Amino acid sequence: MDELVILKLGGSVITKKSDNKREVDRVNLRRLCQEIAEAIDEKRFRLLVVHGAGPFGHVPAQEYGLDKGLRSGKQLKGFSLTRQSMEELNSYVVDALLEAGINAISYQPSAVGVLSGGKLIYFPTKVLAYLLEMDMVPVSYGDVLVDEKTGVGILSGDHLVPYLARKLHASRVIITTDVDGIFDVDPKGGGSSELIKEITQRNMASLSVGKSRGTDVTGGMKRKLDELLRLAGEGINSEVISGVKPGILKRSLLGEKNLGTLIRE
Ligand code: ATP
Ligand code: IP8
Repeated sequence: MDELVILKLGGSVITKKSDNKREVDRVNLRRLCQEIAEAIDEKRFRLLVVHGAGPFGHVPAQEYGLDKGLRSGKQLKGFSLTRQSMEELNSYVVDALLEAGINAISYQPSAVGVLSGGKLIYFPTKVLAYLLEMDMVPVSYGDVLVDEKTGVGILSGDHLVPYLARKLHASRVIITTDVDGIFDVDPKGGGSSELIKEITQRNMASLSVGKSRGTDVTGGMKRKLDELLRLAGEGINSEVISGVKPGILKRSLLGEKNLGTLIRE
């Protein structure tokens, strides 16, 4: 069977997250979809896309305290609104993929998934496996889910990606964000910073990896790195690359290495 690549389109790339605007970055989104289409034309591989939330999810989730669990009936409206907002963003992403000629199909996490204290404990993948076998491109995303311990919780795309990579036996994971990869310190912090080409359990302690500068309830780059290091420990490597620099995603999908940060065992 063709190799399975799981790709995250970061909220920081496909929305105006750094301006905290609940707006799609249509230029980035269209270009990335075009790059995916070109890569699929040039090489055979199966692809599953997960996208992040940007302000479409993080802002309402924070406003209604959904990351803290369900403590008041007033939050239920926020549950609905956040879910609707993510569905809207997802429909922009699926439309853009379809326009680029990719057979994309949406897969809504809040309709099927269950968390337990923030950890994904139930997420059926049988339909996804069939879709991938047919060469469709499923598109899932970070969402707000029922949580058996806290009532509601946030499923980050950064938690969903490794979950799916394990269950569907992905060969590779590619994560796009608005920076070139993972640096020794946040490159948006104003000081000097150095891109780290490879991260393992051995050098991670020397790095200062933090949160997002935009509104974010799921832990930013630090959470990503923790999740990806765990995944690497189970034999699945991942790369964090730029989604804002033209051409990088296509080259990465085609198998080129050394484009950002490799996370390996
Ligand atoms: P979303 O969660 O909305 O999908 P995303 O996954 O695209 O967004 P973020 O979670 O916002 O991206 O993470 C990217 C941000 O992480 C960068 O904009 C950067 O400012 C921040 N960051 C913090 N520390 C580091 C670091 N050491 N190296 C690189 N980026 C870092
Ligand atoms: O942007 C967050 O997903 P992420 C989902 O991938 C919500 O972390 C609803 C905030």
